[in-house]
Amino acid sequence: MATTTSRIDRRTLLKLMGSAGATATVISTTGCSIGQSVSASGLTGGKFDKSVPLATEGPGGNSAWMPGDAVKFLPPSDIPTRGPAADAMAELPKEKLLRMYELMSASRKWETAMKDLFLSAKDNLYGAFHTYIGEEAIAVGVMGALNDDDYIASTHRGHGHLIAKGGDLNKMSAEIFFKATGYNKGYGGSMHITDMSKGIMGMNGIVGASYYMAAGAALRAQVKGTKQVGVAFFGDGASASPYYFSAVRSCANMKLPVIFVAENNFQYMGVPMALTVPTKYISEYTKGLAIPHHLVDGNDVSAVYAATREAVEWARAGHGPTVIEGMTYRWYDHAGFAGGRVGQDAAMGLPYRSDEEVKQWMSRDPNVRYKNWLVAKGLASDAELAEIDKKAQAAVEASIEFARKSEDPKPEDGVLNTYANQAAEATQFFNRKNIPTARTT
Ligand SMILES: Cc1ncc(C[n+]2csc(CCOP(=O)(O)OP(=O)(O)O)c2C)c(N)n1
Repeated sequence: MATTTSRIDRRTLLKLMGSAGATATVISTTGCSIGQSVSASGLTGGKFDKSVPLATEGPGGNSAWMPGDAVKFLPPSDIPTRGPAADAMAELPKEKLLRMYELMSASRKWETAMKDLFLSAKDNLYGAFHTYIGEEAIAVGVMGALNDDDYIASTHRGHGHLIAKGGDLNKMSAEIFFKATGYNKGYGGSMHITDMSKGIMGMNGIVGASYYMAAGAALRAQVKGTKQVGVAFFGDGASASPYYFSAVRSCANMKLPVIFVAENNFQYMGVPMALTVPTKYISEYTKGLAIPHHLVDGNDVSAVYAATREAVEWARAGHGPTVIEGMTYRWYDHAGFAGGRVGQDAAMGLPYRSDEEVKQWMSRDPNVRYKNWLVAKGLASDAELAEIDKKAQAAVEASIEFARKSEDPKPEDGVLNTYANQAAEATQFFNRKNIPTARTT
């Protein structure tokens, strides 16, 4: 059996995928990533075609990519105090600027509190939990440019989207605790939280599902002439979905008011972005469609806000979609808390990235950068922002108490929430024998 211990280049990887009928997902779950050993014994057929051009620079399409290379794309440590993005942001009323700060703070504190609860095992929390920590400027920057009745289609990593769109922390915490007072009455957990009253079409465990959800909402808005927009969030991995290009193309064709927001955190589970993105940037795929594209520092809330504001104006004017790519970084593992500790920020020691890289990105903490900018611009004082942090922490703690005190859902309610013809189906279900009466974990 031939085994290569050398780095896998992009072509070898594609051959492996082709011969195994595999997807990038399978590769990530089997732990194969650049720099690791892999058995090449299964390789069949296929020849390198040197005439196929491959991008060799940039975060994507770089066959020489190594863990740690995300550092090359680290944004500057300070938000420029001048420039169109910062100027657009500074024009906002103080109340709104502080509200945006509060949402970033609440998002960070809520997920940090959940991380500590999961790791301490105190409340017996379980289930998948994908943290958004490190990426907060994208959600808050986008939502800052939307109206309350605009729609968002989130991802598996969507707590930050929900909080930024005005999601209720009590209901979110209760859902993580699987309590009857949760957003999904305790039957959904993290990845199904939805609040249609706020235009939140839901977090979503199906990678790449956001595109057509946002397009559907936008089509409705176009037909009814409401001027609402639909936002589709997605990651660098999800940009490999076969639905991505077709969705952008269809929206461009129909001039649908959709904003495609790529959250490029350089990590597709454990696979570097270079192996899923064939061009230099995600925002390059669709340039031929003659729609606006913005490539921004995703850890700069003002850059994200300014790009989204333009995209919203464009969409409401009937011109169609925009693609925004925000470059950012997630501080924790893909899901769960491997490498994390109670009271410590970020996950360390993960096999597919270096701690140095994580620390470098942490030094560009979007929340701290926004705080520094507000103070430097004289838009808020340290004391005011500290008070907001305190208020956000209190709201997070209150939501956890709310969740703890809430009732477990009744097993029969699960049936009521499952079928369209609820009463009849429930009766039929409960007429069966051996129905479990207690939740098992
Ligand atoms: C259709 C589909 N394929 C695969 C998965 C498994 N999966 C869950 S999250 C994920 C990675 C998504 O990566 P990316 O889009 O970069 O977002 P990130 O996790 O970095 O935010 C995968 C492959 C899934 N949930 N749905």
